[in-house]
Amino acid sequence: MNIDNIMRSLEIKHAGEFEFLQAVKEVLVSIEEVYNQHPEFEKNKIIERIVEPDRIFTFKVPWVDDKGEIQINLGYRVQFNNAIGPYKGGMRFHTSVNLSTLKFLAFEQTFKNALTTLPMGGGKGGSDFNPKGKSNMEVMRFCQNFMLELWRHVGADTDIPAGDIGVGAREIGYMYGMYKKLARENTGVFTGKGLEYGGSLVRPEATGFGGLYFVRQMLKEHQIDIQGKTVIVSGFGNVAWGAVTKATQMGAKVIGISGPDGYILDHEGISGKKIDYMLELRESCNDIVSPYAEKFEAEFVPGRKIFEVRADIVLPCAIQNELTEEDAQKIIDNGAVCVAELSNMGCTNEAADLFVAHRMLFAPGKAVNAGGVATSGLEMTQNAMHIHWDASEVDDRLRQIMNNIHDQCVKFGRQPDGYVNYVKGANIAGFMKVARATLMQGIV
Ligand code: 2IT
Repeated sequence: MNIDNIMRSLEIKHAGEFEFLQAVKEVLVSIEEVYNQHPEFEKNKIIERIVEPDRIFTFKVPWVDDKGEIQINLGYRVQFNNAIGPYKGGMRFHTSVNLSTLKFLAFEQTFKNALTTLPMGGGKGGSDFNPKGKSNMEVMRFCQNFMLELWRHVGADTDIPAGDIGVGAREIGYMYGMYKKLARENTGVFTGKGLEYGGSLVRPEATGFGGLYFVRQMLKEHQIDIQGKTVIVSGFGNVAWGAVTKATQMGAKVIGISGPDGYILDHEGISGKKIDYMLELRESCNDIVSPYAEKFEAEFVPGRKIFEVRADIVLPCAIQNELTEEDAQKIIDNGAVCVAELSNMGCTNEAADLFVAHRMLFAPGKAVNAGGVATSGLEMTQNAMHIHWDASEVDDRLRQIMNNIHDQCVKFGRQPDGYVNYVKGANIAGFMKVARATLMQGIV
């Protein structure tokens, strides 16, 4: 494999799409060695085929706001790869959404979904629509207009969207309602649905819970107990909430969360009603974390990044590239034990490389945060069987899946000096499955 040539050709076809190019480069570097041991991959241009999305839908979403004014947003769905199952991945509603973001997310999703061992391909979609500060009716009108276009391209065995940043139970409810009306079928075409109409228990918590199951395994592998460890979390959304909940249950102490306005430092630990308050904060639509400090007499540090705080375990839970090389250096200097990306590509490639160079326990998003989509897979299973599992059934399966992903990372990522390179492990394990499936199904 000639990484430079592949990247050059990709840069021409996807000019200026930095996040996408970044995500591809990270995978190529990891798999190069293994790839070169398989001449059949090279001969069949497996990597050239895997780095291109199967197809992309881009559409206009006009809607009317509460003042009667017409608004126009862009909608997208990237169907990246269906070698191992129907396209599967979330929808992101955020002002930063563009094709580069969605292509990187869908590319990552392909390998993440492969790691779950469930039959799901990779997809992602969304809009530059920002639900923050909008009324319920505005969100509903937007979601309905969005589905007027998207419904033709999705289906329970074709492409199954879910939530991501800015898309929670409310948005999924409105989108699913419109899908049902247009398609005239009541199938599990979305995951993350409400419990009352086909959703799965544990799905809202799953990304955070799964992340902590992974972190616990990672620490156990290195004879470290999570009990009593201090934790910092960036963000205060759905993923952060699940992570704080499970970390606390496991006996760790979460001392900080953050928002776009700065970070909260709570040395007593974020537990009990403080965790419940995170949900309230998120629903308040102001996108600021500072009210926590007033409510619980904690410290608020405005305008700074939480990664400067000394803690044993660092969990980026917000957005891509939130943790830079400079942050990574601070984390290393502060003597952290473990960094696990719960956000997708939460670290820049330079930050991730620095962690690996320092032989830190560092786990990439496509392994650590796979619990969300894995539980979506379990929701699809329940829908297909027309049954509903209890919480312990779903949680047990989630834990098994996360432990299995951890074992795959160790198997493929163990270096000659004994260090487990989880980035390499996750990329090789995910890639091998997609590559083999591609090879077996001919040139399509
Ligand atoms: O990034 C992710 O894996 C998600 N947003 C969840 C995707 C899903 O289909 O549940």
